[in-house]
Amino acid sequence: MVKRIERGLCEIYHEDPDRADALVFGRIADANRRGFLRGAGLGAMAAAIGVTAIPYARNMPGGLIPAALAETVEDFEIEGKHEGLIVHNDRPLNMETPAHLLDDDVTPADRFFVRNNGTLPDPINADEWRLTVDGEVNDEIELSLDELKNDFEAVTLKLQLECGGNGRAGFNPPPSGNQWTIGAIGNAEWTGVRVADILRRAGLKPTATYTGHYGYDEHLSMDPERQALSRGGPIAKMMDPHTIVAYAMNGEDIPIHHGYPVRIVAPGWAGSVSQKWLTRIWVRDREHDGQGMTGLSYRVPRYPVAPDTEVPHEDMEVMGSMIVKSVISYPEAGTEVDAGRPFEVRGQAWAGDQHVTDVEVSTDFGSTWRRAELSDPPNRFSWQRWRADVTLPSVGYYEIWARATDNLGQAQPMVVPGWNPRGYLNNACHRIHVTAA
Ligand SMILES: Nc1nc2c(c(=O)[nH]1)N[C@H]1C(S)=C(S)[C@@H](COP(=O)(O)O)O[C@H]1N2
Ligand SMILES: [Mo]
Repeated sequence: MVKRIERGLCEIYHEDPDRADALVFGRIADANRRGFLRGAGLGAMAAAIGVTAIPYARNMPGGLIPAALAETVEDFEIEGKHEGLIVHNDRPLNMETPAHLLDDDVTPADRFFVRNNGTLPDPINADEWRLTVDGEVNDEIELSLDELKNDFEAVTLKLQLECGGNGRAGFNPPPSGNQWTIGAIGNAEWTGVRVADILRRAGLKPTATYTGHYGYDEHLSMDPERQALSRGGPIAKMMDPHTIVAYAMNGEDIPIHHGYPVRIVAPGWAGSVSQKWLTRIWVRDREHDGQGMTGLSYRVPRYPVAPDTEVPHEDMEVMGSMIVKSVISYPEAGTEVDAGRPFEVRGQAWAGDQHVTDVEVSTDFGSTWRRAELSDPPNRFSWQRWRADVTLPSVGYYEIWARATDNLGQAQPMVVPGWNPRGYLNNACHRIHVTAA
């Protein structure tokens, strides 16, 4: 009954040559790829094709796939990741999950989005790995992987992890950063140790205010003095029993893309708090000021601002919890269904530190809504499954819209919410189109 409409890279090229260029040339071009073919990128393109020059390059239309590469486009696959993921960038590696691949209650590792700020490190020898906890603690401690696994109580939890910039592509004017649409979210089953238990073992001093996290990935400049990312969270969030130092993802060692051998998972907050390849937790007496904590990073204005406003730094504050959101994971956008016959619509919903109390679905552009069935989360901070049976009355084009509401009564907006300089916290309703035949 349900037919998928295929969409290939050539089609993307047709619609959005800039993005297609970025997909094809992302691995060799530098930061800003817009206008790639018009500028210094030509040399890189020639190198990619394996020639020294393209004599008639000036005649090449922007967005033309060189035939020499067209056949190898499928090579743009990343080991260990599902081929359907959307690659936004490959240095650093950033890939998001299309909505229809978020249909599992527990997101498989190969479908889980990847957000790296620095290099993808080579896996280290787990026997040599250590976690240092220092700063505002009574006893500085150093833990091996064995000690982490054997000396503390293990917990296994399904936890949502969403990038703070998920949805950035919806903002106008577009803030810089990865143009995530909706798929920088996943809900894996993580096994590890409560950060609270580790901090208690070290003993927090009364001055302990914030954590600062360090990992063994490297800054893209390869300058060893610089961190790819070093964020943290207020002690209260870190003491929450759902904030863990994880050593397993879905019952297996954490794959290298997701932080092998150990990462933090601080569910419900911007994913950047969940340090991958963790090596150190520095307990601070103030808000941490590592890479990604200062400037505009992970900060939003304290008050609503008009698009494109330059907000004074003192009016920007570090983001806390993510906000209520949902995704339609079935059917896939573009599916053809039978008019007059009921079919299932389903997806996931989550709400940062809160939980979801309601999901509603509309097939008439928001004029009427029906309540979906909503499952309780298996544990706090897991996303929640919702489903509804929907019938489209007659042949034609429809959109399915979904809207979640949390326990505080906060609902997703239909339109893109408050613009902010770096494009965080877009929780506008997800919508997909289907046709009835
Ligand atoms: N060491 C390190 N940890 C990191 C990052 C990073 O670049 N380096 N990226 C963060 C960001 S911004 C997000 S959204 C999550 C993404 O986790 P994932 O790649 O496992 O999906 O990891 C976070 N942890
Ligand atoms: Mo992120």
